[in-house]
Amino acid sequence: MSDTHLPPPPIALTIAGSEATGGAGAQADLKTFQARGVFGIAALTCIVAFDPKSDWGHRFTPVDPQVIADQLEAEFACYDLQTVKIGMLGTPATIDVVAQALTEYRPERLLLDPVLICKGQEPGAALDTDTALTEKILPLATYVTPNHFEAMSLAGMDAIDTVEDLETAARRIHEACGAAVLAKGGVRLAGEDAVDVYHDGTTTEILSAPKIGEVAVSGAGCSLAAAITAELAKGLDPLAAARAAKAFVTEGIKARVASNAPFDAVWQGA
Ligand code: PXL
Repeated sequence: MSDTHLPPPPIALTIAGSEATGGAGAQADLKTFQARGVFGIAALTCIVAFDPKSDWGHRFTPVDPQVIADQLEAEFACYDLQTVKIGMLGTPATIDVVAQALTEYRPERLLLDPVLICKGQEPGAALDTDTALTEKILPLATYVTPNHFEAMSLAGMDAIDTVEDLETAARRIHEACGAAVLAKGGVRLAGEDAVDVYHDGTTTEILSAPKIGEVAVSGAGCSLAAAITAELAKGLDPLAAARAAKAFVTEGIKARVASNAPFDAVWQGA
């Protein structure tokens, strides 16, 4: 057996839901971590199974809060985890247990990809979840990556139609929580480019790449946020991490995997 004495890889944790078909969620995060040279671990918060008999609606099963606490206890006991990504949490009870663990373990870098709506949920429950996420997790985050809809919600805006609107949203969200913000326009703003806005209180940068079609691809948001997380774990600064992640996801979208669901999936191995 060879003994090459390679340096140990950086480690990153994702606290996220399973999306069974492998497009989004923890599966996308772990594949992205691996593709970026980071040892990935995951605490599962819920299981999402699309329903092909019912318009691909989201069937959503939360993981018992104690089981989430157990996963986090094991993970933080095994490793000195300083880089954590948060994806779909799904219920106020899940948010409570995750907020408690993060307050106890205090990772240095905490990226929140705020998943505010899951189609399988009751609107009332979703509203409770959004409020709990904003009150209990957002203040702990050092980096936030809202998509178009989530940016409107977190910034309290009725519409985001232009790059200037997206900049306003990024600035407002930063002012509310102090985190670096990458507000993702993706394919939702008119124009030929997929535009995202980075803002950290000092620097504002518009990240732009030609749109690849007009239809959103499953896992693009998760993979972008996971790639930023991986680059932070490797020591990049927040803006450099955003730039590297955008290039990575653009390649993954070009090489997307066709699915019978309405969305194709990002290929992280491109
Ligand atoms: O893309 C958002 C997302 C995140 N996490 C899980 C999901 C989805 C969307 O389907 O199922 C688990």
